[in-house]
Amino acid sequence: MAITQSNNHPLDPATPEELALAVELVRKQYEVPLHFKCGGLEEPPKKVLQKYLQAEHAGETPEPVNRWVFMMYYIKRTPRLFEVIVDVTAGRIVHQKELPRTHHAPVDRIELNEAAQVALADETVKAELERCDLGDNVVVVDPWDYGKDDENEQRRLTQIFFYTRNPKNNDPASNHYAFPLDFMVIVDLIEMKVVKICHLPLGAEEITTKHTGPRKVGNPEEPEYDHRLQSKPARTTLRPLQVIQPEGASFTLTGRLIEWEKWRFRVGFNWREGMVIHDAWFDNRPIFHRLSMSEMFVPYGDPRDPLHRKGAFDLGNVGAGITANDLSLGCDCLGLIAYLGGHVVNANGEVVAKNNAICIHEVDAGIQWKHTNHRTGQASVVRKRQLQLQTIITVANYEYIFYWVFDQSGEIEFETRATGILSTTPIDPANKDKIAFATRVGDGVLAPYHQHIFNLRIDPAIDGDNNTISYVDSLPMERDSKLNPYGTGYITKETKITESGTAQTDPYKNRIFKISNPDKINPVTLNPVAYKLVPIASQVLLAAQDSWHNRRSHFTDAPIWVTKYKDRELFPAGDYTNQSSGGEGIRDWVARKDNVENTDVVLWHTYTFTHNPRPEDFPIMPAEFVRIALKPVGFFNYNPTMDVPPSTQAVNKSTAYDPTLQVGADGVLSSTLNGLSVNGSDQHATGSCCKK
Ligand SMILES: [Cu+2]
Repeated sequence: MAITQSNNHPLDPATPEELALAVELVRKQYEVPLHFKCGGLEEPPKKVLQKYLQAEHAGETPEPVNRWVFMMYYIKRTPRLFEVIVDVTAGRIVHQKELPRTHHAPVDRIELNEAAQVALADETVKAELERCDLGDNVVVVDPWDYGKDDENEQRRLTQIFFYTRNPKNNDPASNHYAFPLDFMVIVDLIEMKVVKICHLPLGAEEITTKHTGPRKVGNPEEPEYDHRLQSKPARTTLRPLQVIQPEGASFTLTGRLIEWEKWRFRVGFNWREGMVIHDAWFDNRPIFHRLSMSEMFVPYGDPRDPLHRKGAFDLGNVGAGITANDLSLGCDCLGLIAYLGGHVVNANGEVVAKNNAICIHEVDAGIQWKHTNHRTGQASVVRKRQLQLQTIITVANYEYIFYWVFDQSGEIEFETRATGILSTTPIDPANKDKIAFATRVGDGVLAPYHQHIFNLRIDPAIDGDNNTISYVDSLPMERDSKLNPYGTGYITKETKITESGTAQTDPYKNRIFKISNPDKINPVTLNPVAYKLVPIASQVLLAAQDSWHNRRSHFTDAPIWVTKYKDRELFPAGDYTNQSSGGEGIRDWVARKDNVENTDVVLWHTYTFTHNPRPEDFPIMPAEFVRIALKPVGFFNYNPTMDVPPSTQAVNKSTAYDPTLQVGADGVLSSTLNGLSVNGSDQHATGSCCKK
């Protein structure tokens, strides 16, 4: 029964065999059908893991570590929810518990599709659709995770919004978010029946009066994003830009281990966090133990019932691994690409491959450093090469793109992009009311304000596990007749965080957060070696402090959190976020008031896109993005990129601009290249090569 011959690294994602075995061992205990919600690697306790990693880094053969799988499941069609940890090396269950009824597992696609069919078959829904008078216009349903708003509501629910295909084309690929209908329903997922039907506001009114007439459909100027359906042909002015590495990649990928330009780290993957970076070292020195996007909350600002329930935890309620895209060569990722994936468990307990969930490639990021000696006229210049790991998730209407970017300078950046389609609600095209909490983005289409609140979990290991976090402000020096008589001086002031808690960002003080190792002194600066977090200064949660949104999303009301490391504290809004009642998560962890000085600490950074939609975000949103930086600050003795070879034309082979190859004023290319026609319209088919 057990998988005894396992050569898997303790940080490798759960394999299909391990997941299948875990499902089998759980199923064996029951004679009733089970509804599986998730399954993935349960990472070893840090002490066990550190022993393994230390041996590995010392070049010894580490003692194998038993592999564990974590899962959540229901007894099918009941509210009975369990979590389990299966030791798949030993073939036995090591932890199993039934959760209280206040706890709910994530949504899953199989179940939501079933709920959508139930809604469409419901007699009251049919009557509503008849009232809407849609003719042959096809209805599209959009199930959402249900936002808790009532202490006593413990049923497992989903809220379903209704749209139609574009009435002008009725095409399955049309953008239904441009054609919202004026009602929604709530479906009980255990009874599998519609339990409530609500009409949606069609203007600025506080309360929705029951709609009696047909739907009020708008006529947006450009509702479609699919190139085949757009009203205008694609532009023809772009010439190809290709990324070529004629001698191959500079990185090596061995299993899940990546080595590149003095970096060495492992790439994990699980259903919830998706891509995870483990055990990151630079030039044989440990820097970060674990880096992950830990949670996301997307609360909506339209306060009106039933729209006040829109608030989704995209990791805990759905999963960044579950929703990871199958990335494709030449579409999502340009250049010389390596891919990594993983496996998840679906509702039926089947193992599903998430192929190409992560793409890995090098990018040229401009200049790393340059100086021209004006006395000799000689320039020294080095280009900035980076290694980029990208994952893209699709959570219903939205896409999020996450990148870990490793730089030759020892810097790491984390980039977050938001794109995809706004979650929309209808507005009467004839209505001219001013709406304070939403934007009209197209005729008949209202896009409520909302926030995308992210939390990045940083488990540092700056030259070892015992680190201290402080913040450093740049401040004007006090006037002093001897030292600062002209008032021109300024200083930095470092404040240690000694007890677990929160801290504020402060762009007016140029505040950065320093992670240092007090036991390792840099011989140049005479200060402890350190990295700094350059945070994103952004808004915290705008919903009221006593709101359900606030209660449920522990990490959203402060930008910086510092905790003492504890096994299994990975998810700052709690392990169970779907329909959660709140009261579990990082606020409890910091309330322990642990000593966090020169010990194993975790730094958590919350940052926000406050997204007040623009018409330019419609019908699809140009990616919004921010980058968080983790930079060495007195970790090295001098610039770690000194040994990067100079940038030369002999290697880079760039070409000079040729006016005979330019695009004509009519948008058509005017010359030929290598005897081939380069007429723009031939070069750019409107179809996409990207996989669906
Ligand atoms: Cu948004």
